[in-house]
Amino acid sequence: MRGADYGVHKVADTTVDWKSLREDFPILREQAHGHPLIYFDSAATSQKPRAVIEALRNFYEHENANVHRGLHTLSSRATEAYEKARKRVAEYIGAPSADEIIFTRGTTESINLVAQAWGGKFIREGDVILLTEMEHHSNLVPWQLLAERTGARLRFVPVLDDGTLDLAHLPKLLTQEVKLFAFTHISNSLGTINPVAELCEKAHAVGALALVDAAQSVGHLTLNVGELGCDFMAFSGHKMCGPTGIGALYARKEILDSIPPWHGGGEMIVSVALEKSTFKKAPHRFEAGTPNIAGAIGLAAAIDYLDGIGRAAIFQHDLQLARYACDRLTELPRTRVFGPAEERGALVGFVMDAAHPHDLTTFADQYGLALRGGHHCNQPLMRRFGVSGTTRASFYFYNTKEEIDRMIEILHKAARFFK
Ligand code: 7TS
Repeated sequence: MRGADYGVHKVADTTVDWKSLREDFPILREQAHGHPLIYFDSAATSQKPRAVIEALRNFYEHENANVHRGLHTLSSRATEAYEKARKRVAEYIGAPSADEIIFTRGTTESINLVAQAWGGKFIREGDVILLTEMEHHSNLVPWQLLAERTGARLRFVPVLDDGTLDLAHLPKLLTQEVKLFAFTHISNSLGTINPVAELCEKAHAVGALALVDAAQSVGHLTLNVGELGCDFMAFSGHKMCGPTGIGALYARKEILDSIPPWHGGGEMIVSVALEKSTFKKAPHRFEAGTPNIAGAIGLAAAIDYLDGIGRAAIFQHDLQLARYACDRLTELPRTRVFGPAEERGALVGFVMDAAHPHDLTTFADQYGLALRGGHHCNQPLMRRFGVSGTTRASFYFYNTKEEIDRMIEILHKAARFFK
């Protein structure tokens, strides 16, 4: 098999046979400790459908060569597939041009690129980077490093008890000194869905740029960078059915054209002399060295797969599972559920008085249930809620209500065990 036919699962537009989609994920047939696997850790990384596994295999069997350098057949095939993947990513998020997509290792690297290349050029002492209290460390630490280097200051939009942003504080935080407002689309601990378009508009009103961390949203709902109005968007392939080690940064062309490279090396130069070099235009200027070619192709296959199902349907399915899980968790003794009651992404964080999140997660694993316990790279947010960590169940379209019922049974057992 060669080319873009990765065997996308064809489903009717309105009704999706969710149960049969599970068949596309070989790993869901695994057992853990003698029990059928229940995988509730997709916010950490999603599982991969056969279409993506096959695309990787197809690349290595039929197209593998380095890109942008060889004149031989395989090199042209690899280059064509890699650049086609870039176009596919652009289409998927509604970016006007593939030149606005830079392949990175993932969300973390995408944000570091902005902090170093854009921040290094434009951020000065006294400037402000506005963040929120719910940011993943990936959208916090790079800005702390930038602030240390430049003398810039950080400000934070607080989080309310219900897990939403306290936007009443925005007018006094989002002032003329703010050069960038960087925030997550969906919180990986609370499930909160932030009003991205409104926040981007408010950032622009004071002359700031807006960066959206779409790690938890891009594989779960339909989004369009033009409609959202963001200047940067960062995301990871591995949370949206793609391989690990690949992700992307979207940035508006004018911005990319105004910033210098961040990593130096092969692939990103036009000419090199001993003392000085000249550089290619974006996006290649920002992709030094041999890129993750197979990863990019795998990501394009993941996008084909997700679009074959439909992101609007995935979002509805996520929402139903998350609501159902929140409702059923209230049955458990002395259990606190975090995050908004109404609309939320495909995850729920909770704390049971009976057991520490690590003990609870280890207990659940004995029954084949994969949860995550800890601070979820959200230490300041955990502190805000007065806990050291939570237990998190995170879902994707391959999960079912029956699996949530089974989780509740296991958590009841845990409540009795740890009493
Ligand atoms: N931003 C958010 C909102 C995230 O949830 C994550 C990963 C990242 C950034 C970083 O993504 P990476 O692919 O560069 O690592 N979140 C999680 C999580 O919740 N559990 O494990 C990883």
